[in-house]
Amino acid sequence: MLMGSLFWRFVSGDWQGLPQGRIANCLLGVCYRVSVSQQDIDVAHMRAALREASKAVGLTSPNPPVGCVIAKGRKILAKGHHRYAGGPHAEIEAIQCLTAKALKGSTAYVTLEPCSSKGKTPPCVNAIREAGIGRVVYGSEDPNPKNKGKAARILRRHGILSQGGVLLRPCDEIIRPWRKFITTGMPWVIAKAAMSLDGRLTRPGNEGQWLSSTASRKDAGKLRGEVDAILIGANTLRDDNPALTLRDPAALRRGKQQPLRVVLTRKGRLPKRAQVFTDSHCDRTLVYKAKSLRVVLKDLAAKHGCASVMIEGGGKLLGDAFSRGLVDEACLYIAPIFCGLAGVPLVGTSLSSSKGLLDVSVKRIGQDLRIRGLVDQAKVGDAS
Ligand code: AOF
Ligand code: ZN
Repeated sequence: MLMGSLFWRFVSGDWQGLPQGRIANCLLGVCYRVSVSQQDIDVAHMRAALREASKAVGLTSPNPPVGCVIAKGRKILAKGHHRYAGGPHAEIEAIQCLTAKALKGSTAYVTLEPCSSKGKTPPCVNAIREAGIGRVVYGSEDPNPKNKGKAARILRRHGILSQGGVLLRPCDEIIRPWRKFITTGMPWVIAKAAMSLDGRLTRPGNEGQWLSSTASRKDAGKLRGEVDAILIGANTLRDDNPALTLRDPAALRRGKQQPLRVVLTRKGRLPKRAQVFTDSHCDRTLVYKAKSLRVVLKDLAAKHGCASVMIEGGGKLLGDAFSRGLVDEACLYIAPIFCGLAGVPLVGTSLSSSKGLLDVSVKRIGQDLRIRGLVDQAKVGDAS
């Protein structure tokens, strides 16, 4: 109490009347600097844990991408990330790198609240306690009801200090798709398309299928490394015969498996010789016949553990997804070309209200523009 009130008088500038004012000032100044620098250290280590978590994006469904570092003071002793569902959690990956002596009294920085229930693996709070870790700093609270908000109490009971909410925003962002999956049973949906200046997905006549440049298509290929499934409509399969495979070398090096390729068809009349049915990944292709998009998405989450999916066309499927409010994020490549009325429109259906994007990023890729943002489900687009 006394320290608290002295500290408050110091930071608010009301220290003149304190007994032995100068000494108190000096001492409290030191305390203040120590606490600020501890905060700086925590933030720096959490940034390192986030870098670890980013290595796990796309690899862990139906589990979240999580990163962890273990440190003493400024020194990072070990790093780890969750590599695949069913595998050791991020904390265990880091703990396993260290001796008992190194672990004793260390601090663990984890992007997600440590789990406290037994799932495919034992609870991480037990491993943290057994390792003699003295303090745990984490970013997001675990939205999984089995673990949500439980770690702090359990750790405190065992004399382990914990602090949540450090770098909360980026820690929340990295698990955004998984948060939707674990709390709603639906996957995060990204609508991806290349389009003309007049909002068309296809060129006139027999001009060929590509609108955006090779560099844009390479950028879009990286997005496939973030998702668990790619969805297309039957017309896109017939017209483009796409491979829909992940070819980004960085994602493949990280151990990312090929996303599921999902074809939605009304009648089931699909070309048997299409690449998705005949190439070496044909066991990764699923066909849904006469099923609504909502039902397909629910099934992909429940039966195939898909936490995130990407819709790659065509206009009917994208229009359906937008008009039913099923799109969470859009990633559009706009090419400097006009295609005219005969081209397939990006949203091939009428909408009861316009859709705006939030957190928009605009990137120039050669002559193309990439616009990526979150669909604002609540508000109509603002034209002002
Ligand atoms: C962590 N660190 O690296 C991950 C966590 O079935 P399990 O045993 O793999 O547990 C899955 C749950 O554990 C998952 O739903 C989430 O709540 C948490 N994931 N927790 O402390 C990790 N991947
Ligand atoms: Zn865990």
